[in-house]
Amino acid sequence: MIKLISAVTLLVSLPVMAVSACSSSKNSSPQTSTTPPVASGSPSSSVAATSPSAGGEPLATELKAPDGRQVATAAFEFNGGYVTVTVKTVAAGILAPGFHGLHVHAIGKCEPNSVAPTGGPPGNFLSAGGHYQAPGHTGMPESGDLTSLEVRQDGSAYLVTTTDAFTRDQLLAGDKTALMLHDAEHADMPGMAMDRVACGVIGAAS
Ligand SMILES: [Cu+2]
Repeated sequence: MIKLISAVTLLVSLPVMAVSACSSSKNSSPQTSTTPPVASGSPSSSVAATSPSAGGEPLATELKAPDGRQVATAAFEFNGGYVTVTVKTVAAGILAPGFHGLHVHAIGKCEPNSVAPTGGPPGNFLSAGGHYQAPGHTGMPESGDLTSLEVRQDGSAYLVTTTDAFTRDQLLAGDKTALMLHDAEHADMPGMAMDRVACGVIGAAS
C-alpha cells in the first residue's frame, strides 16, 4: 500500500515537473530561439536580391491602364534560381474586385488600341502578343503564366509569387517582354481572349 501511494505520487508529480521544465525553458530563451531567423532572414535575402552574382539586378515595371493611369508596380527579383514577382496596386478604385489573370507576354510593347502580331482587329495592348514562352518550351502552363491577382473590394491588390519558368536574360532578350493584367481570370482560356486592362514593359528597375 505504501508502494502504491508513492507510485501515484510519483506519477502525479512527474507531469508537473515536465510542464514546469518546459515553461521555464520557454521563458528563458524566447529571444534567442525566435529572433535570429527573423533578423537574419530579411537582410540576407535583400542583399542577395540586389547582388549580381545571385541572379542579376532586379527588374521592374509600372502597370498602366489604356488611358495612361498607373495601376500597379511590379518587381522581379532573381535569386536562388527563381524569380520572385511582387505586384502592388498604387491607386484604389481602378481595378474591379475579383481575380485578374496575370502573365508575362511575349513582346515588350504596351500600346492601347493596337493590333496583335497575328493581325485582326485592334484592341488594348494586343501588340504585346500572346503569353511568353521561354526558348524550347511549349504547352501549358506557358512560361509567362503567373498566379492571378486578387483585387479587394476597394480595388487594391498585393501579390507576391515565384516562378522558375523564365530567367532575367530571357525577359530582356529580343523584343523584351511585358507584364499584362487582364479583366478576368480564365485558367483554361488563352490570354488573347481576355481583355487587357493594364500593361507594363519589363525593364531595369529605376
Ligand atoms: Cu495575359
